Amino acid sequence: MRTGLALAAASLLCAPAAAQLHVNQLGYIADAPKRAFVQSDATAPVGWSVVDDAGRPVLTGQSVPLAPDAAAGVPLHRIDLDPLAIEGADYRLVVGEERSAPFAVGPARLYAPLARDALGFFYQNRAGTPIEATFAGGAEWARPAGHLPERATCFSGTDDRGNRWPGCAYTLDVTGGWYDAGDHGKYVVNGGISLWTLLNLHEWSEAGGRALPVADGALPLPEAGNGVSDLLDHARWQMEFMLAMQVPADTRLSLPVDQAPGTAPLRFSTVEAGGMAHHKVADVAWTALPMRPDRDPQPRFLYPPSTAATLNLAATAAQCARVWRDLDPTFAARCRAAAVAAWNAAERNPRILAHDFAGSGSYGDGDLSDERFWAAAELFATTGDARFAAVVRQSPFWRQPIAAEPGWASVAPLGLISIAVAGPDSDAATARTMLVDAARRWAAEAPTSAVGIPYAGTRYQWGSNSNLLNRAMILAMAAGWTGDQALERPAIAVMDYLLGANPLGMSYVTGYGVRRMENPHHRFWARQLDASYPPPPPGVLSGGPNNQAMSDDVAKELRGRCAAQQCWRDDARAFSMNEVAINWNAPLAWMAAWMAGDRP
Ligand code: 9MR
Repeated sequence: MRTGLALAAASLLCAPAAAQLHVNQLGYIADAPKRAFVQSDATAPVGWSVVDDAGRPVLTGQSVPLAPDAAAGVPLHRIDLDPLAIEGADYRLVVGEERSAPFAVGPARLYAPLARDALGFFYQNRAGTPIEATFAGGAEWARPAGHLPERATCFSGTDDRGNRWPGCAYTLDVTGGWYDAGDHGKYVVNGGISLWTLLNLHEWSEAGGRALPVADGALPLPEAGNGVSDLLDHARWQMEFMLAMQVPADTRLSLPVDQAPGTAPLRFSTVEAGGMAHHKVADVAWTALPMRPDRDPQPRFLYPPSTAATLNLAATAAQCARVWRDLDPTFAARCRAAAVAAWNAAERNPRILAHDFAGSGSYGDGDLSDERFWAAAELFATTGDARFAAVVRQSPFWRQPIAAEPGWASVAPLGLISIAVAGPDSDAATARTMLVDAARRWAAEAPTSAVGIPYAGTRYQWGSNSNLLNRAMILAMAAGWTGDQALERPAIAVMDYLLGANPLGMSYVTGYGVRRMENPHHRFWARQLDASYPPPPPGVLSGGPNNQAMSDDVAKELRGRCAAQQCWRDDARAFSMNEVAINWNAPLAWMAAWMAGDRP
């Protein structure tokens, strides 16, 4: 094989040691599609072989040269490993002198450890409780409780733009929940989609009678053995926090109504805010890295309620009321009451937007129509009430094709999925049709991508790995509903891509693969910055390539010099490319659990 030296050199500027053979380093499922890639500018096929742990060839073939793909930025050939059906733990792809990283071929349960570890993220990032070595996977990840207790009142005083916020007369006990990401903020908006994803994994698998590797006692958790699925134990930790963020009934607050972020001076009006949700609880200033949560020196406050947070609470609390209806009727009733109160509060206050404050992320969103649809859909699926059915059926999201995969600011598909899984039959059929239609459109993008992922574009957003996973999740569901394997293949390609079958040859998941992410932007898993801090535990997903908002110092160096799928570095300073987050690990857990189960 002759490698395209000029191209390779240009694309690998500042890159880690070159790899030319890109395989899924966790491994492939014996009866599933298997794709690997070789970087080569040869126009003709190149010969390859796969060798076993003793170096014996077990399969040989010819590569398929692929059309140039601007997102990849290097010439790639596809290697079709589908015939490799004999299980093995230590295969390598060989082209010329080069050997790939090792990879396995195994049964579906090859993915069960990844599902377990990806969910472990939600234990490791718990606030308000000590993280214990036995559950965290080792003493290095144990730490004292952070923010225990967390009783906070509303931020008052002057913000960066000179607006004077009045605060509030109460304090809420918001102990618990999950830290969002590399920071210690706890955000209701992003908490919502993350919690929903775990609860959906439960609901979707129950509805389809699929066994998941997350039953009671299967995961390392303090609650294991309590008679409830460990997946739900994870989810409940965050649900309790979301409920705690609700503004007490009959509370009047002075808030900016219908004013865009950045407006100064803001005009404040007194509104009936009872039932709304505070947008976040967070530090008043960004803390330095590293920072163990219990050492956080900053004061923390509740930031003003927003309609978006309120609808996130309404949606997830409605989902909670469904999921726990028989398991814990008291908790379910509490969730249902909170969901209805939040819905009513959002109807009363339909446009109170989130504003920026120093020290935490904004999760700001000017379009709340999808949040309203999502909450109505969840409440409809839970209660069957005509008023929620009417909101759903009159919404453009019930008629127009799905425009984008789910994301924290794009939640309409979550409502469709819940109706598809838990709604009345005829509505479920409508929702499935829309989701399958979106899945088919995304699947049709896969042939345009050299690495076969269901995304043809070259715009890789902050957290792009989660955009891919959220498409994959819908593709996986659609494959199950239709039995169409053409939908399954691109979903699996996303997992291949995340685990190393990408132009950097990097596994974006800690602990999986020999070439893997090691240095996330995280205040506790900060070994790169301080040897007294631990490395990341296994199963943590990097946000991934980002060529849209290259705002950290590492990304700034790369601006204009990287193809989309290569705008990434394994560096703790690279918060716009290598942070980790609950809304990114949640779909990783979903997809790993799907891979580990009976497909489709
Ligand atoms: O995931 C968020 C991404 O969509 C935004 O573009 C980015 C900048 O606003 O913020 C990301 O969310 C961060 C949040 O604001 C604070 N905690 C860390 C999150 C992940 O980087």
